[in-house]
Amino acid sequence: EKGQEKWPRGDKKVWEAGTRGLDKEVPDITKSFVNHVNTSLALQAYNIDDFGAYQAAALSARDNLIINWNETQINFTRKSPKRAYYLSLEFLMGRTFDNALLNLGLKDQYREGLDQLGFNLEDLIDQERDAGLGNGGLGRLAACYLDSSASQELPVWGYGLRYRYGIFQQLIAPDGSQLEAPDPWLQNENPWELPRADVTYDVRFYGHAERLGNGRAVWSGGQEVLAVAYDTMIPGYSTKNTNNLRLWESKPKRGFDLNSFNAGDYERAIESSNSAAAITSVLYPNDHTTFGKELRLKQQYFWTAASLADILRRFKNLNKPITEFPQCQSFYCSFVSIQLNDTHPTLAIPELMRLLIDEEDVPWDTAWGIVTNTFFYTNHTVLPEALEKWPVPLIEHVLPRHLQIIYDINLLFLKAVEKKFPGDRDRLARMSLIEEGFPKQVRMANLAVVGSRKVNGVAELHSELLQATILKDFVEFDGPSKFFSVTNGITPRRWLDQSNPNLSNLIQETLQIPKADFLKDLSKLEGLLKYVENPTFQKKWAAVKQSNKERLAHYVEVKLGLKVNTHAMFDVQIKRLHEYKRQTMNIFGVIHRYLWLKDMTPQERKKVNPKVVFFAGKAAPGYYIAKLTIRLIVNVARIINDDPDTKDILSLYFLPDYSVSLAEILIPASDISQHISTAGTEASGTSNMKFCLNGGLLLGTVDGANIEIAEEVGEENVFFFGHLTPAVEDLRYQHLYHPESLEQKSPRLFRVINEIASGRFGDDNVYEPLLNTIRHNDYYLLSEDFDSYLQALALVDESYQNRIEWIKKSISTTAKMGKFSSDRAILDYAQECWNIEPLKLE
Ligand code: B1N
Repeated sequence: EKGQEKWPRGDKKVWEAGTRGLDKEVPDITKSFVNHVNTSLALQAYNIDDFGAYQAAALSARDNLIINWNETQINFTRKSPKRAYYLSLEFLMGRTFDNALLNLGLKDQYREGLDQLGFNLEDLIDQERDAGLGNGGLGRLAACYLDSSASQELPVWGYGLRYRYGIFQQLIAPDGSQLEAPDPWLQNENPWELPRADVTYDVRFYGHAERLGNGRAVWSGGQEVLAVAYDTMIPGYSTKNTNNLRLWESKPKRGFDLNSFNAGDYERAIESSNSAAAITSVLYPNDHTTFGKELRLKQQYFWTAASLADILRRFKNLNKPITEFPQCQSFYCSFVSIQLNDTHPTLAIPELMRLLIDEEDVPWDTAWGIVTNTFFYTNHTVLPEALEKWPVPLIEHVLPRHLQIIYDINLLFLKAVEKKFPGDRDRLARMSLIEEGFPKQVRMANLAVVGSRKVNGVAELHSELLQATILKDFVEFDGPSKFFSVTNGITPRRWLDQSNPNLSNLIQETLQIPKADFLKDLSKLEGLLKYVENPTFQKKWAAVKQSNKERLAHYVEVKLGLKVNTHAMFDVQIKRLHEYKRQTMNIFGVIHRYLWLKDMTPQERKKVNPKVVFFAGKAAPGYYIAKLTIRLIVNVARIINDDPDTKDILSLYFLPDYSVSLAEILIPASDISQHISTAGTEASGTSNMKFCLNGGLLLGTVDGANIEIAEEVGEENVFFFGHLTPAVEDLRYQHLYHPESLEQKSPRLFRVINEIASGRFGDDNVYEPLLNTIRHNDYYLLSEDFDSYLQALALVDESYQNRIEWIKKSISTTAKMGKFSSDRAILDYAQECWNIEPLKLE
């Protein structure tokens, strides 16, 4: 008994049995956990903390993944099915441990085993740092697609970069503005990756390219950098299939330059090794903008070159003729499809040409046939500032051979255009891969379209807009069949079961089917429609939402020391800060509400339903207006939350450092979420799907995937407002040439803006540049949509008053979200583009 008291944690007998590892009664999990504590970490029950326990538990879960991963990969090698590769510069994975346990079906066992050893599983899950190798939707989409590929047993690998620093950590300064700190996510070892010291490729930069006269060229000199592979296991849900995400790290080819070192020039000696390592040092934190920076170009080439070399080597091991590399007549004689996630990997097109022509001695036409049957291009935005263009002189300097190839492609392409549309010089200028100017620029989207077999947008409206605007000429040239749409999706494993276990459990107990049934076929949620009118079920549904609101409130209290009123309606907008997403309109709406409440008598205020507004999101470090919006939100929050007249019925929180794991807490707690981009600007949006899947209602514009969500769940269950896409262009024209005063256009917006300008929320003049964006040309049409936005908010209030009706809307919404599973999306790609089939590991 006395010895028992001194034992530091858990059950001493279990620890001891785990250490001996012989006892048949001891579960494998305990044995493997204790073994990793004792050996991998060289710790004991006496000196292990939660972080050590997380590491040991992660290593033990990883052992399971490795076995499945190995078997899956050997099976792929043996059966050599056609494979697809997803090239993405961003994979926003978030945490892995919880997801791995769920997908392996071992979460309950781990919880129990760890409990006996004196640990709480949820606390250990919280020890893990997010893998933040992405900016937002585009990177998170890539992560969801990997989960779905593995779960659907499809032979798909991801290829990306192993950034030493992920998306920056966001801090809020005392004046309310955003500060950025590095994200050294690899500081404490990453148990989820396997370094592959044996999988390396040389990647060249600079130097010179000499044409040989037979179409081939020799590229030599310059700098050579080593690409080293790191593999991350991607477990499928309720299947042994475990796919691979291969991330490249850059390293100097030789440690350092010994000649300079010996000559005493130590700086020169390590300079080149530093510049090699710099390539994968950090994720660029801007989305929707291009900077034309050399290091970013080097990242793009480094990654596509290493990935293609790896793919080609794997293909060559099959000893098949090179023409069978991509698509051909028969399914059985094609082996590779490559999806380009936006234009970031477009250099893969000239790179594959270079490999085929210069290294494999394939004639140009054959090579071009292979290339244009291998690649598929997904466009994620129509915003002009996001369309990548690289200065010709920069490409010429960094990748001289690729510039030659791009010019050759362009020459042949423009000849074909000229043949189809003789004498149409404007068309040639628009479609050219090269934009004239000083300097000339390479248009990556044009190159991606020309070099791909198919091109898609990410929601119906977006795909239509693409074809009607920036790709119109290409549709006319290639015909419409090359262009199509795949509406984005989200994985229900992470975005329902993992983030909202209470809801997932309620759904399971109600439908009385195994979880895997609806988590792998999300349309099964429709079964919930039977229970919409059932009062007991409604109560349980509401109780789940309440528990999630309390979980969020607990988070806010622990992190910010603030108490949240969990009986209020939770209104959430979480996404990258961008003018087109119009967080400004939301904060103006909050100010309007505040002023409206201040104008009331205390009696009147008592009748108002309390509301809590949450914001979270990062601004690109150089995006001045977006950063100013954060500062405004934070400072409005300080005033509002402190005002005794209103603080019980209106409060506002800006939660710093938005991340995947914070989204997992915020989304299930939301009653209403805002997706309020100017019509035609948000290509799809994916958090809209996450909120609705979790029974949060949607307040939004008629944009992106909002439209398809409304089609599925019924327009009566969403709150739409604002001008439609076709009106936007005309309105912008009017703003430019026939501006109307703001006071006339929207007196309510006018008042809000004046209150800010008057210094009511501090810092009187600092917000002027932000306010001027609306006062002047108002490109994102806030003043056009503000009044209908307020109307929609009022309707939300009114609907929320009738709690039963609200709950019914919430249930009906979740029930109809089946379409938005990323399983559906990935199967669309597999059929429409890649021509691949599942290969299950028995
Ligand atoms: O991609 C998401 C969509 O759901 C969003 O609507 C869309 O805005 C987002 C340059 C981007 N589009 N473009 C980017 C990211 C990084 C970068 O350097 C552009 N992100 C999107 C998924 O389809």
